[in-house]
Parts: sequence; structure tokens; C-alpha cells
Amino acid sequence: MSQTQIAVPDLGGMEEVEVIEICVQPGDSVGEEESLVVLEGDKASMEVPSPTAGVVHSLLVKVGDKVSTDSPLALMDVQGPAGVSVSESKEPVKTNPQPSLQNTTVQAASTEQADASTGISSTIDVRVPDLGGLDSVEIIELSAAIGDELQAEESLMVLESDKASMEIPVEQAGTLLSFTVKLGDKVSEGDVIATMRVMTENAPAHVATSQNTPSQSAVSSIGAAPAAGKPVAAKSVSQSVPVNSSGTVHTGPAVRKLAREMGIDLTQVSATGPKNRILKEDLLGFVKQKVNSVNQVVAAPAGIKGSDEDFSRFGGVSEQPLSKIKQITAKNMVASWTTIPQVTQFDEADITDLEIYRKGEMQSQLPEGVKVSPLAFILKACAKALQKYPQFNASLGPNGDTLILKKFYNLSVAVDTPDGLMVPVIKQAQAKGVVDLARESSDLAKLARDKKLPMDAMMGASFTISSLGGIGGTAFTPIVNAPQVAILGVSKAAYKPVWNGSSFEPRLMLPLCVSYDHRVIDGAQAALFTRFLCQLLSDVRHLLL
Ligand code: CAO
Repeated sequence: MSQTQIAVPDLGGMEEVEVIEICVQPGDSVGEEESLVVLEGDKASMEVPSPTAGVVHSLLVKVGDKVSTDSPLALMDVQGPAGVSVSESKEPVKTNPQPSLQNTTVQAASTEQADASTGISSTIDVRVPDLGGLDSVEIIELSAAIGDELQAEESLMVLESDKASMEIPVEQAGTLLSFTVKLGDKVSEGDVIATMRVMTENAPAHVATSQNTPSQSAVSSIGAAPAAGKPVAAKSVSQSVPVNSSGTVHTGPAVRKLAREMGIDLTQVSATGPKNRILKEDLLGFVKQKVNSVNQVVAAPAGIKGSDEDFSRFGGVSEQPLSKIKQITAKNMVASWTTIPQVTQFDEADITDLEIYRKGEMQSQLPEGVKVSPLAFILKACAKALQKYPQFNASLGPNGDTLILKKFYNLSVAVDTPDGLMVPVIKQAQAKGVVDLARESSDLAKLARDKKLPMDAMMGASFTISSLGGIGGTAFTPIVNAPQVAILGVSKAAYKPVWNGSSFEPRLMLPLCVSYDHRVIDGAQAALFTRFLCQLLSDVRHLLL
């Protein structure tokens, strides 16, 4: 078995690229052509495959490092004499002509000797600190690479039990010389996990002759024998983000740190990286998605969130302010639409006879200047239907556990004005006749269009009618005008062939659409209410009773 250094291949003209993903860990067996790392430059990202099969001895880079052609990436234990074994030779690795970290490691040993003689630097064993009662905890992440200059408290590795993951920081600043464990190993308090070269000015230096003999480390180790002589405090074990039940969160330390800072449970993040690893992009995508959904919820009640897309890319545009009425309507519509589970019931009233009466006999009896549209009859019919079905003339109580039934039948009528929808109210409609209703609705509509509606003319409604019958359409779904619980939409009446039992007859059918708050009104009640409205309108005599 010998050791070979793997270096960055020819980058085809790219000067410096970033290591964005490390696909293997020390101890991993890799086949020839299996990816070791992923590099990314300004214009492209590329995987670096292993040129030979072997076992990863150590990584010489970490995520975020900048590398260029021929930079050392990893040391591999390979079969045969392909490379140079660290333990057998202090010569530079032959496979790559440039200075390599392996060389550095070897040179470090001699420097260490020199330093040791002056008592300035020494090699220490890094041990697992107090794990707060946990035993045999798995190493799921090596957060540093051989040769890294680590600061005190910087993370060395991440351990993960079935309840939590925890970072193991180094206690002293120094150079990471080796890991004595590999990914997947289980460790307990006091186990030696790495060796480091540290600067020690006060204590006589001790050069560890073997990295795997913790008893020989004289200066300091994390957890077992800290320099201060105190047991390692719980601060050495920082609780990290929770893991899922299978403990299968795989990601780099940078992503873990970011997730922890943002309070994100990594088990919720979908991984797209090699070997199911969570990449930084995955985390950012997750955050973006959450922020967007929160924005939608926050923006919903305001009703003013539009699009920030630049439509002028596709052609000419112009932007005009929305009237105050439209802005208020938007807020109310969004509030109703997002808070009330609403359903619309459709039916058709046969108003053939009503229209014959309205356009014939009634016309001659109308006072001067009064015009009666089908709407006046619909108002009358609604006042009657609401008395029979009082839950349609109601509002939910403040806690949503009571129903406030109203003994007044104040019908608001949606009026289309140049500035937007206005909704004046016809008070006590049950006490008024069809002609009065026609006169009042027409007066209110005129006041609305002339912007002369007094405030109190728009208050106190218990039920709303929105008629598009004068315009057209076969059906629509009006939005409940909260805190009311139901609204009637009226579309344009049209002649249809209706089966009378022996033949088809042309009948004038008026489409009715009742939207209702399904928390208060059941579908069957809605069907009965709408049907009753249809019956009332099918024969004007019903409206006289
Ligand atoms: N079917 C067939 N014809 C109808 C009809 C119906 N359902 N309703 C009205 N008509 C006829 C009228 O008889 C009238 O015909 P003539 O000119 O021959 O007499 C014509 O359509 C126009 O009626 P109108 O719209 O002026 O009067 P109205 O009483 O029916 O309606 C009002 C008054 C204020 C409701 C209406 O003018 C209006 O503003 N409607 C729009 C409401 C709206 O925008 N709703 C949507 C709100 S969002 O849910």
C-alpha cells in the first residue's frame, strides 16, 4: 500500500476555481473515475474524478477553498508503488511536481523537531470531550481538512446521536496534522480523534511519536486533559439542529452553521447534492420558498400585493393609480376570500310570467318617472326568502361559536361606478313594496355614481345582491360580503327550451348564484334557499303575500 496525492487537473484556462462540494471523506473507498470534489468557476462547474482506485487517506481542501490547476486535493492510499507513502518516505510525492500538502506535512514533522528543541511547538492529541452522558456517538462530518490552520473553538468534526448533532471544536489554535478516526466511526469521551501541531510557549514541548497513542500526548487535548486542568465544560458540546429519526442529514459544516444561524431544521430541506447531501443552494432554496409563502400570507389580508415583474420586456405598458374605492374593495375581497370557506349554489328562476306582468300590466300603473327592472322583484323575493331562512341573514359571533340572527332585512346592492364598486343599502326591505324598492335602488345607484352617497347609506346591510343581469353572462361566483354570510349573484335572463311534461316550451330563465359561508350554511340549506327564491320569482303573486 502506498500513498498518492491527487491534484486538480488542467482547468482549461480557468485561473482559480472554488471547491463547492466534497464528495468523499477520509476512509471512503473510491473507484477509478469516482468523483472526489466539485469545483466551480465563473462559467462552469466540474467534478474531479479520482484517477485511481483507493481509499481516501485525507482531504487537502475544504469547501470554499480556491484552487487552480495542479493544486493538491487529497491523499489516497492505493495498492502498489504508484505513490509515496508518508510513513516510508519524506520525499515529495512524485505524481505531482508542485509543492503539496503531503510535502508540507512531512516538512512539518521536521519543523516540529526543531520547534520541539526550542520548546515552541508540539504535537497534541485531540480527544472527544464530555458528551453529556452520550456514549459511542457517530462521526457524521469532518469539518476540517488536514493542514488546516484552526482557531480555538473552531469546529473539527460533527458527531450525531439519535437525539442531536454536536460540533466538536478544537480547544487550541493550531495546524491539523491528521485524523485518527474516519467518517462513520463511533467515538466516546476521551477517544483520540485527531492530532494537531500547536504553539506552546510555557510547557516543554512534547512531540507525539505516535498519533494513535493518546497517553503520550503531554500538552493538551480537548476533553481529557485540558491545559487549564479543568474538566471540559458543556460548552464544548454545542447542540445543533435536530436531525430526523433516521439521522440521515448529510451536509457540510458551512451549511450546518448557516442552518443553525437561521434556525432551520435541516431534516426539512431536500438534498440535491451527491450522496444525498444538502447543498448551500438547497438551504437557500428552502429559505426562499418559506419567505415567499410567508409573504403571501402576510400580503393576503392587505390585498395590495401585486407583481414586481417588469412587463415592459414584452411590450408597451402604462401604470395608473387605483382609486381608493378599488383599494378598499381589494382588501375586503381578499379578507373574505382568504378567511371564509365559500361555496356557490346555482339555480334558475322561470321569470317568463313575471316579465310579462312587469312589461305589460305593471307598466301602465307605474307612477311617473319610475322604472322597474327585474332587480326590484329580486329584492322583494330576497326579503321574503331571508325571513324563511334566517341563517342567511346572519353573522358569526366574535368567537365563531355563535350565530347572530338579524331581525332586520337590510339589502345592499352592488353598484358599478366609474371609481369602482359601491354598495348602498336598502333598509328594512321586507316592509317595502316592489315599486318602492325599484325607486330606492335606482336613487341609491344614482347617488353612488354621482359620489353623493352618505356614509350611513352604506351601513347596516345584512345580505347583498350583485346583479350583472343588465350586462350579460350566464353565471358567476360573487364573493361573500363579510361579515354577512351569503350573497346573491344575478345573471342575465335568457329564453331556454324547458320541458313541460309533453313538449319543450320557450321560457325566460333567470340565473341565480348564491355564494355562502359554509361554516354557517349547509349545502342543502343553500339549495333550498335558492330554490325558494326561484319559486317566489316564478309567480309575482307569491311576492304579494
Ligand atoms: N336579466 C335580463 N335583463 C336584465 C336583468 C336580468 N337579470 N337585470 C336587468 N336587466 C335589464 C333591465 O331590465 C334593463 O333593461 P331595459 O333598459 O330594457 O329596461 C337593463 O337590463 C339595464 O338594467 P340596469 O342594470 O340599468 O338596472 P338594474 O336595476 O338591473 O341594476 C344596478 C341596477 C345598480 C344593480 C346596476 O346598474 C349595476 O350597477 N350592476 C352592476 C353590479 C356589479 O357590478 N356587480 C358585480 C359586483 S362584483 O360581485
